[in-house]
Amino acid sequence: MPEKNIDHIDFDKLNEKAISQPLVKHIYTADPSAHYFNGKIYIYPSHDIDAGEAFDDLGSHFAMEDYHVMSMDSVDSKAVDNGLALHVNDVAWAERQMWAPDAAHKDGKYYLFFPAKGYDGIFRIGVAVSDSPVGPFKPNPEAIKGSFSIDPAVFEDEDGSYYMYFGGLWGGQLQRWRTGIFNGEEPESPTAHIPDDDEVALMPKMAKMRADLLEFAEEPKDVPILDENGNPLLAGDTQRRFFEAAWLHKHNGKYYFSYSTGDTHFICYAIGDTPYGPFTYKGRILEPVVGWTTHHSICQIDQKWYLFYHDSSLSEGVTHLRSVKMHEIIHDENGLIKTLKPYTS
Ligand code: FUB
Repeated sequence: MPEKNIDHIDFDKLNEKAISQPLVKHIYTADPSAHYFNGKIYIYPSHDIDAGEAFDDLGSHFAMEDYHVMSMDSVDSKAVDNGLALHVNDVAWAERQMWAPDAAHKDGKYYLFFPAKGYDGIFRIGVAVSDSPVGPFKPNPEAIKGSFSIDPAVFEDEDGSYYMYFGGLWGGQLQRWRTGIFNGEEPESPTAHIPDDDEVALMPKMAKMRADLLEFAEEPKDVPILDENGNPLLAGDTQRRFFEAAWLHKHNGKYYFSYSTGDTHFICYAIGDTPYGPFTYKGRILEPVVGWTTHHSICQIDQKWYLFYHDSSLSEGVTHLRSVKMHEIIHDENGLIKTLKPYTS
């Protein structure tokens, strides 16, 4: 994960050109998963800190320890930080690296889904429950059975089914699960076990959730992302293939699977007819932001659609100190999403 060169950036000018400003500035927040629950906006972000971990290719510098939930009464109102919602010390199975979370609401209960590394150094996905959308959340003592890798996103379909989408390459370890069991073979390089350029890309994973939302109802399967000819995207197609940051939204009866391309820094999307796909690649939602990572969610609020995303402009380019922002996105008459440029030229 080479650091992007930021020496040439004039951050005062960049902030003037930014299409939106950080929702909060008193803490660093990233990986926003936004939901509209009971007429109010709730944002479930990572809580970035500088834990003093050296920058490395596996993302060890993303050493987050807890979650804070943010809420907004409307798209124009101030975002409120609702304080500590869950700390890694309260999660029996998790040791470190509380990465990008998501949340779901069912029958008056709120569920926080989060990835973390266990004491064996392997990322898994946990769940914690609360009566309030802002927590505090009570974690289950064990990770979700059969879960692995990072970046859970839980989608509620109109028929009341819930599905989790997840996975992330490099530090997110998805490439180590190619055979269905964790491959702990050295070297601990981010690109070891990644398919060759002319092989089919690693696809994100998904599983239907059990009715109580605490476990998977089925074995995780691939989320197929196809090109315009119906062929799976290839590993060498780095400007389009999945890397991390899965999200699903439904618009006019179609399922939109969106994600980050990681080392090429785009948020892209693909459209399908069922929650299982296949999804056909359609284009970019967001051009690269300042900072290495890009991660988003898409949420409908009062008939409009919003992209929640992050960049590292507030920290003047520090990769692991990011800030959540939001901006409206448009689906055109053909259902295609207009690409956003995060800074005007
Ligand atoms: O925040 C840590 C990791 O960075 C997330 O899990 C990835 O999606 C990337 O944003």
